[in-house]
Amino acid sequence: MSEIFENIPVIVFEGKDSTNPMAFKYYDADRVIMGKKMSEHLPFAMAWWHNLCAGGTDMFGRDTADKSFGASEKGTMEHAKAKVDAGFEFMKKLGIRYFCFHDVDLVPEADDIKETNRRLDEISDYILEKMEGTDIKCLWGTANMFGNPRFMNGAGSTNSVDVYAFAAAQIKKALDLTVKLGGKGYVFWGGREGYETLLNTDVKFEQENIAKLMHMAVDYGRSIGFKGDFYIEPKPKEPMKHQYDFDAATAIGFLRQYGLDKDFKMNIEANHATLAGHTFQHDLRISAINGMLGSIDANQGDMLLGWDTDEFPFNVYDATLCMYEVLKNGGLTGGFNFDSKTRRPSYTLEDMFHAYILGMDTFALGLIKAAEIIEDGRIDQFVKDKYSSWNNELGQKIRNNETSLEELFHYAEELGAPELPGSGRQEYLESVMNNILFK
Ligand code: XLS
Ligand code: NI
Ligand code: NI
Repeated sequence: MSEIFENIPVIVFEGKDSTNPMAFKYYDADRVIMGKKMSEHLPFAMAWWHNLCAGGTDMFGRDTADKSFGASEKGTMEHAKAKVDAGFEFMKKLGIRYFCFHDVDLVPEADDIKETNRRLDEISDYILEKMEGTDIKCLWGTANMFGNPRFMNGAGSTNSVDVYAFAAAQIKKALDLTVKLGGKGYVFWGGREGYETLLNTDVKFEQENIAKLMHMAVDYGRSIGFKGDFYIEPKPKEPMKHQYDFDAATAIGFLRQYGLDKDFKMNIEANHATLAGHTFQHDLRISAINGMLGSIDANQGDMLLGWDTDEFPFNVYDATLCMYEVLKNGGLTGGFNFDSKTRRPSYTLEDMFHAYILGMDTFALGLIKAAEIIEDGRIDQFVKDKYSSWNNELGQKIRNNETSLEELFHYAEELGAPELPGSGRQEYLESVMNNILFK
């Protein structure tokens, strides 16, 4: 078969002194860091929608990029197959071993669900054929339950019982596809699960219905042999003003409330965390300490803009702190999906490669630097020492639930006044970070 990305070679590691735009400067798949190969630390995934479908359309203008990949007409099965060809050539050239998809990324949606599903069967057969003999796998699948006008009032949270049934049908099919393609996970991103105004919304009713849908998804998934994780991908707003899965803490509370926490983990997206007013690292930490850090949508936002800009990550500082969390978590059960799109003026096929090289190199650098932070030990030691007063008898009693408010009251009275708790040393620690980053 002829190449789609004709003049683009297989991207290899050339090292940090290379100026070749079509080479990795930091991502060296076989390099061992803290006992594991970089490629194992960083299971990168290609996002079908941004990479193969999105053409740069924004609110003010139509596509700038041509993503027909040689198909004579867009929105046809010929085009769907051309996207598969392009995707596999792309992943092979970059050494990417996973992909993620929404149902409607794969084929054009028909008016009748039966025809859409027939198309999905056809394209998934074709994808399976392409996967054969490669080490490319599916990281996760999902159903797009936000694009079609029927989901204007939500999917699991909709007021229409028929629309709810359609959402359920789409989830069933997307789970079938995920299992067929050997996917490791299944994502719920609640695009329109939220509300614009309480004047027309029964929040309790809607949340209960979302939970019921998730329970049905778990039951069905397990019944067809899906052993992977279900994920919630929290996001505070956009498209809805208030989204129910605001951030990791909110989503985890929801899962616990409805008894879903054993089957679900978090898929944390950097730009969603920052939209929630958190750092990326914050949402990773909250997920990790709850045993629910599963997968990552590796993008970044623009701090001057208040929306989901889905940029390819270039911020090494954030990537380092992300990888610090991932290393401390002992890795991920999922991987790193680049839920990122090239900027509207970056419309050429070469730009697709520049973007992934940037993203993969950024996380490789983050991994290298996070390992250096851990090996350096100054930051971890500081945090350990900061809490050392708890090692005394009183601290141990509190930690072991062996004391009471009255006992602490008497202790405090006897003490008169505690000493100041010790400096937080933020500026010192930030200088340690810079010292390690720019060694
Ligand atoms: C949108 C989300 C979406 C999910 C998958 O903001 O990031 O792309 O990752 O539905
Ligand atoms: Ni997003
Ligand atoms: Ni995402």
